[in-house]
Amino acid sequence: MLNPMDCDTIWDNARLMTLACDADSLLIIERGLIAAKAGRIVYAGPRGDAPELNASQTIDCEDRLVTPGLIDCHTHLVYAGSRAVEWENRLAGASYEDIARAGGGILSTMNATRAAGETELMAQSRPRLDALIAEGVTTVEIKSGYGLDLATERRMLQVARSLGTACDVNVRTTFLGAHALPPEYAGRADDYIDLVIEEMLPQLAAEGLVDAVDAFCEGIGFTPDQTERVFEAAGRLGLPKKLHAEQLSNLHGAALAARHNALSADHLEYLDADGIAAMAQSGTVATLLPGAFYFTREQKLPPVAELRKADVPIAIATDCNPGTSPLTSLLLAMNMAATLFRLTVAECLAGTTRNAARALGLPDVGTLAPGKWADLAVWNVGEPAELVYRMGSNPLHARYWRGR
Ligand code: DI6
Ligand code: FE
Repeated sequence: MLNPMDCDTIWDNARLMTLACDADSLLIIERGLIAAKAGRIVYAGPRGDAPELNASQTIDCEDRLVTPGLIDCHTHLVYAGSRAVEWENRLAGASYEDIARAGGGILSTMNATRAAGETELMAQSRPRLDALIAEGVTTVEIKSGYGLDLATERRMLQVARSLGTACDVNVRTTFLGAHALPPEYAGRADDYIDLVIEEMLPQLAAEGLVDAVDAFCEGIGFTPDQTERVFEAAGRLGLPKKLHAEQLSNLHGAALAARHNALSADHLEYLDADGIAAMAQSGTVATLLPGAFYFTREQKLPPVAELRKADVPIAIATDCNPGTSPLTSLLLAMNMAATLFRLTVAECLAGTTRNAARALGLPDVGTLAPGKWADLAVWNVGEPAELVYRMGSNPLHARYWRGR
């Protein structure tokens, strides 16, 4: 006779969506049970199949749907200032690119972010993170890229790390020094890239502030050659890569990212067949950002059917940023992905759990299985479709991060 398995917490009477099964993301285990010890799952499955358990605490989920905690795998939520008036001008006809070229856009957020001290930056960013957490997000990626100098990029990454300490959430930081050209380097983009790869990145990486490296490969951002140099520098430091690719035009960034075995290529409205084939080959995740598509009134749809056909894993994220996606709801991002991009409910849920974990290179979150962190979202919904269907309501009943 085996001794009962010791654990800290049991969640009983769950309608359990583990998202562990690639083939059927919508599989529900009725009368499911999860057990965790020291924050890690030791069992997730039918109650009837569970080993004998000895827990200090049992939580009755009362037949609610339980999913992995949600993962927002692409945000720029640390920044200062507001772009609401710029947006008002866009309503009157100015384009995003016009505003960027006139020194507004990303550079106006850069100015506000450079001017904000750490406390101020934290205070302005915290409500955006709180909003994500309130909807069941347990892992969030946060990019730098509004400092564009060493001191401010460092401050952004430090604030992101501090937010992770202050809140019950796993924060992953991405260095996006190659987001825009700061005015002091006007006309000298290659010199700025030298600064990014020779000083900023090695220094910030040495300080332990960088989990991944990203760049904005775009006409108003950086060229593929410059992006390549950033990726080579990341590679020398052993850091994973991500890329803003094919958002406004096709510079073949996704294929470049795939060549560098990037974790993800993000946006992808202008992605072509070669890019899809390259991503399929390298296993690079396609992160779709429907908030940015919606907010910029983009007309070109990302090639979802082709991505699906090629078996490229699809993630969905908010892209929370002040210029093109002032969105702090991952649930609404899912709704937009379904409505605007025609993703299925199963794809939306996998896109904010299993595939989002993959887009961050995190093997221990995104599904509910033994060994994974006990990051759970408990929902007041009857069917999974309701999580994606609703707009602007929050059916979260409870959220657990690392078992607590
Ligand atoms: N693509 C985007 O959509 C954001 N950054 C990027 O590289 C926009 C950032 C901003 O306008 O502040
Ligand atoms: Fe972005």
